[in-house]
Formats: sequence, C-alpha cells, structure tokens
Amino acid sequence: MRARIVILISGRGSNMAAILAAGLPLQVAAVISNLPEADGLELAAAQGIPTVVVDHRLYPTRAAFDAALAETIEGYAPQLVVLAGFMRLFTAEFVARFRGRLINIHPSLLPSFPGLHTHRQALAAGVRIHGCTVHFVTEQVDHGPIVAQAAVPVLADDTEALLAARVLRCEHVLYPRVLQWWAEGRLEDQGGGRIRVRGSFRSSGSLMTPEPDA
Ligand code: NHR
Ligand code: GAR
Repeated sequence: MRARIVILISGRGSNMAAILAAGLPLQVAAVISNLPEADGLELAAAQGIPTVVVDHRLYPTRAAFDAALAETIEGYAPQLVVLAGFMRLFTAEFVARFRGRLINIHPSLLPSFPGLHTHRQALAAGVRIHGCTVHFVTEQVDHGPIVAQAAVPVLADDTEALLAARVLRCEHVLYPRVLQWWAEGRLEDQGGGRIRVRGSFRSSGSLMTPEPDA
C-alpha cells in the first residue's frame, strides 16, 4: 500500500503542482485549502484529486477552524500532512494532534527570516545567500526540525519578485525530493530537534556570493 498524504494550500499551488508532477511513490488523497479562491484547487481537480475548502472565515475562533480542518484531514487518513504555501497559523492543539506528521516548506534559510515576507526580510538584511527550508511543524512557528535546505545567491540588482522566483524554483526541486525520502522511510528522527536523511551524502560544492572576479 502506498503512503497517503494530504496537501494544504492557500493560493497558487505551484509547490503542490511540483509534488503532483514528480511521480512520487505516494497517493495524494486530497488537496485542502482555507480559501475557496486558491488557484491550486482547480489544478488539483483537473488531475482528479479530491479537493476540499475549509474556509477559516466561517469559524469564530482559530480553535474552531483548526478542529474542523483536523476532522477534514482525518477523513482521508493521511500518514503525512504537507503544507505547500498554507498561510494560517495552527494552534498548539492542532500541532499536537498531528505531531510528527506535519511538514512545511518555508521560503528562507531558517532560522533566518521566520514569518512572512521572507524575501523582503532577506533583502533588508543584506544577506548574499538565501533559500528555502523543509521542516517538520511544531507549535513554535517556523522552528521545527529541519529536514533539508536549498540555497540561491542574492544578486546585486535583486527585487523581491526576482528573488522570490529564484527561491521558488529551488522549492519545486527540494520539496518533491524530501517527500520521496519520506516515502522511502529514510527520514529518521534523532531527537533533540534533529532529523537525519538515511543514505544521503553531503554535496561538496559551495556557493560563494559574490564570486571573485571572473
Ligand atoms: N503553525 C505552527 N503552529 N507552526 C508552524 O511552524 C507553522 C504553522 C502554520 C503554518 C507555515 C508558515 C511559513 O512557512 C506554517 C508553519 C503563516 C503564517 C502567518 O503569520 C506564518 C508562518 C507560516 C504561515 N499567518 C497569518 C495568520 O494570522 C495569516 C497571514 C495571511 O493570511 O496572509 O495565521 O511561513
Ligand atoms: C512558496 O514560496 C512557499 O514557500 C511560501 O509561499 C509560496 C507558495 O507558493 N509559503 C509561505 O510563505 C508559508 N507562509 P505556491 O502556492 O505556488 O506553492
């Protein structure tokens, strides 16, 4: 039996699309959005994947929304809940219910730039290297155990949009790869907030930005 995942989105769904296109050895049981207007919903439906909207605006509290979302997710009995551009913070109760089964991609090299507007934060800080992080979700936002990261250079004339696009291309490679490892049972919780990827190797290349004169 292939492992089942549910993907949570709020918008465009390009990470979701990259996951669907990767031909991973897992079943995407459903795509769930907190916004009915999320473009990713149509994309998923066009591929025959069940889609559900749990609109957070229809619930009086975060706890009520999280409870409804949790019920919806559990209806699909997934082994993993994959956040792909999902924009609502979870209560500690929700995180506890899915502990170890919630994974997210965040558009920065954590622990730098948690929260929102990460590319703006990176430009303001003047970092020369930026990127994305796949991590397990804990109650402390954007601080859960890191699984993998990918880095891109920040260029002299970058704008928020240019930098976001460069990071996004990395996200589309990194996230499916991590989910492949997960499906193969290669992610090992070592405790103390550390995850090991069994059978992975350290790439010996380095990214230096700016580079010395060509
Ligand atoms: N929930 C918990 N408890 N822990 C994490 O690590 C979470 C999480 C929920 C979402 C994704 C995260 C990201 O990758 C994520 C990680 C939304 C916000 C946020 O402030 C922050 C971080 C993330 C997602 N959301 C606003 C809120 O009030 C709404 C913003 C909006 O709608 O545009 O929920 O960055
Ligand atoms: C991605 O860059 C993702 O990392 C980021 O939003 C974008 C969603 O794009 N996620 C967050 O900022 C979470 N707070 P997508 O909908 O096309 O995958």
